[in-house]
Parts: sequence; structure tokens; C-alpha cells
Amino acid sequence: MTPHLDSTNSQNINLDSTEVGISNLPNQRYKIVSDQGGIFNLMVCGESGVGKSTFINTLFQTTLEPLDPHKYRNGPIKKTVHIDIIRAILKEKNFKLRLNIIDTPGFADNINNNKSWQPIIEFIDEQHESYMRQEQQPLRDIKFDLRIHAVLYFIRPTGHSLKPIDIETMKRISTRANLIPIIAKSDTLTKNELIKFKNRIRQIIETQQIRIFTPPLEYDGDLNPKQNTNTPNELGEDNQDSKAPNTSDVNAAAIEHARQLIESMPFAIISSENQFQTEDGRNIIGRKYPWGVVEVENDEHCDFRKLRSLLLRTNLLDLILNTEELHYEAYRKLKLEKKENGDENGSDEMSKYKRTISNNPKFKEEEIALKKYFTEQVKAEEQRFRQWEQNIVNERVRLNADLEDIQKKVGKLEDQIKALQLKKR
Ligand SMILES: Nc1nc2c(ncn2[C@@H]2O[C@H](COP(=O)(O)OP(=O)(O)OP(=O)(O)O)[C@@H](O)[C@H]2O)c(=O)[nH]1
Ligand SMILES: [Mg+2]
Repeated sequence: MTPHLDSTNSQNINLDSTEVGISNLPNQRYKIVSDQGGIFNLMVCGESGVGKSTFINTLFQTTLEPLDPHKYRNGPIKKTVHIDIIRAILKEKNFKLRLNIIDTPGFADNINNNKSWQPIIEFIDEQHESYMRQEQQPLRDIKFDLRIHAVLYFIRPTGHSLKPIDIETMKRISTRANLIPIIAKSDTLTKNELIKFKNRIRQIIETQQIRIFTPPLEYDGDLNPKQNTNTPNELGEDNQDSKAPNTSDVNAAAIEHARQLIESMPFAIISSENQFQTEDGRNIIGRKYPWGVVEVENDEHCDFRKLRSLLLRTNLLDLILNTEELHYEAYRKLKLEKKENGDENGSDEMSKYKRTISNNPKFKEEEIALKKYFTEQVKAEEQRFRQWEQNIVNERVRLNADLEDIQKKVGKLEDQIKALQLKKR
């Protein structure tokens, strides 16, 4: 199932001009990078048309196409989710980062999205499995590593709430990989709507106990200021002027930056493949509307720069280490325990029982009926909610019309008063 990685099939992206910051990676902790550079595997997940491809193209300021014929169409829900892999090599200064972007078009597109998370989860697990098998070989020769270092989960900017499918999928991803939820197309919400939406998502994440990736608020002594000059400006963006600060300054700046990142979660994103000049003569990436321009790289407009910093600059290493030490370790441990308990060979009584139940046509029927009932309930609720929303809109229109009438009447009365006062004089 695992595709063969062929670096000749990758797009080369030279980042020297933009200085994203990946060349800091080998300075931070050398152990994760080899002579050939580092590997970063980023998965994007979310409904069709939510802006995944546009975001990736905005992030790397180029159009990335899947060059790979490998497409994953697996599991019991064929024709829905499939998995595309886009490869690129990022070069900055002399450092190379091999990038694999795992796109999941088709996710949650069907009316019945039951289990549409399954191919995504299976893919993440398969990569852990594949890496574990390679590690178990006598020579421990790792040919490919597609373990997912971060999953960007795109939330549709409805302004209401998370859908059950979002919650279900995020829950499952978060137990296997670093989950980073983002609000897509945030330019379609007003400032107030966005604040409310963010708060609501945060609440759901908390109550549903979805573990999202948070940048660490402590750094150990590994940060060597002479080698790694991640000052707040450089961490934030653009300033390459590096007068070596002392360690405590670097730590304080890194912690402050991490705090800002955490406060901004879930990141509200605007993406665009278009560049143009603003009225004041700046060249910007953004989206143009009749009422004005929204800028991708403006912190007042969205959290794009924060997310880019987290992914490619300040927390790239944390994402990789977390995957290695937390998620992959958890998978490995679970697998070993299962093996010890005989689960994997099917000798375990409980798993036999479970299999019998899931294959029993009677239970299957009941399951289908329950799912149907659930879908209908959700549909009815959504319908009720839409009706309620429409009523509010109607009521607002009515009240506005009333207000206009009253204002007209007040105007008329004021005119009459003025006329009477003039007569009186
Ligand atoms: N308003 C707005 N539109 C956006 C934004 N990002 C992308 N779009 C638009 O949304 C549409 C769909 O974007 P894509 O990037 O193709 O979406 P996708 O998630 O890759 O879709 P699939 O590949 O079908 O799953 C395009 O017309 C984009 O221009 C954004 O931040 N704001
Ligand atoms: Mg796409």
C-alpha cells in the first residue's frame, strides 16, 4: 500500500527568496535530520471546495500538482475519499526539506458520510505500520517515511458550529497525529462572527476532549542562541538581521510566540493564488472585493502568518518529534501489546466475538436502521435550524421596515413642529 518515494518525481521549490525559515531546522536539534535533509509530511483534510489546494499553493507560493499516479482508494467506502500525494523539495540556503503533501479530496462529500474518516485514519495507521516494519528489518534501513507529522483540518466557515462528522473525524485523527484545526475562508465571516465561531469551536474541542497540537510553552537548554537565532521578529516573520541574543531572551521570545499561537487557535485562514497592488502601492497576496481587499499576510485580517510560522519555522521540529515520540510510540506500543495478547493472530476470544457480531446480518440491519434514523434526525434538525434562521431574517427585514416608517413619521412631525413654530413667530 505504501507508495515508493521517488525524489526525481518531485517539484523543486527554491525558498531562498522568501526565507520561510526551514534552514533553521538542522540547527535546532541535529538528530532528526540526515545529510539528505529533513522530511515533512503534511496532510490536509476537509470538505470538498473548502480551500485545501488553494491554501497549499498559498503556503508555498507556487502551484503544486499531484505528480504521483498513486491514489489511495481503499476501504468499504470506495468512490468517496481518495488520497493524493504531492511531493516537493523545499530548498532554503543549503538546507533541503523533502515535503509530502497528502491531500484528501472527496472527504465528507456524500449525504451519508458515515465512516468517511476511515480511509484517512487507515492511511495514518498504515504509515506507522510501514515504518515499524522497516525498523524491524535486520538492517533497519528506512526507505520511506510517510508518517504524518501534521493534519490540517479545514472547518467550513458556517459561523454556526462543528458538524458531527467534523467532531468524529477530528477525535480519531487527534489520537494518531498532530491535529491542527483551521477555519477556512475566514474572509466570508465578519469579525464578530469569527470571534464567536472560534470560541464555539474551542468549547467543542474542550468538551469533546479532542487533543489538538499546541506549541510547547517551555524550551529546554537545547536552544543555542549562537546557532539558532529565532528572535521574536524572525519567529514572527521576515527579519533576518541576527545579532545573537542571550538564551533567556530567546526562550522568553519563543514562549511568547507560542502563547500567541495557542491563543489564535483554531487559526482563521484566508488563501489566495492572486497577487496585486494595493492603493498605497504595496504588492500583496489577497482577495479583492467590491468593498475592499483582504490580505493573506496581514495579521489584522487572518492568522495565515501564524500558521505558516508554526508549520515551517518555529514548530516544525516539535511536530516531527511529537510524531516520533508520542504518536508513533503509542502505535508501536499498542501493536506490541496486541501481539503479546494474541489479538493480531485472531486467537483472542473477544475479537472473535466482535467479528461474529459485526458479520451478523441481524445486527447489520439494526445498525443500518439506526444510522438512517440518525441521519434523518440530523437532517430534520438542520431543516429546523434553517427555518429558524429564515424567520430571524424575515423578522429583521420587518423590523427594519417598521423602523424606516417610524423614522419617516418622526421626520414629518419634526417638519410640522418647525412649521408651527414659524407660524407662531
Ligand atoms: N473567499 C475565499 N475563497 C477561497 C479561499 N480559499 C480558496 N477559496 C476558493 O474556494 C474554491 C475552492 O478551493 P480549492 O482550494 O479548490 O478547494 P479544495 O478544498 O482543494 O477542494 P477539493 O480539491 O475539491 O476537495 C476556489 O474557487 C478558491 O478560489 C479563501 O480563503 N477565501
Ligand atoms: Mg483540492
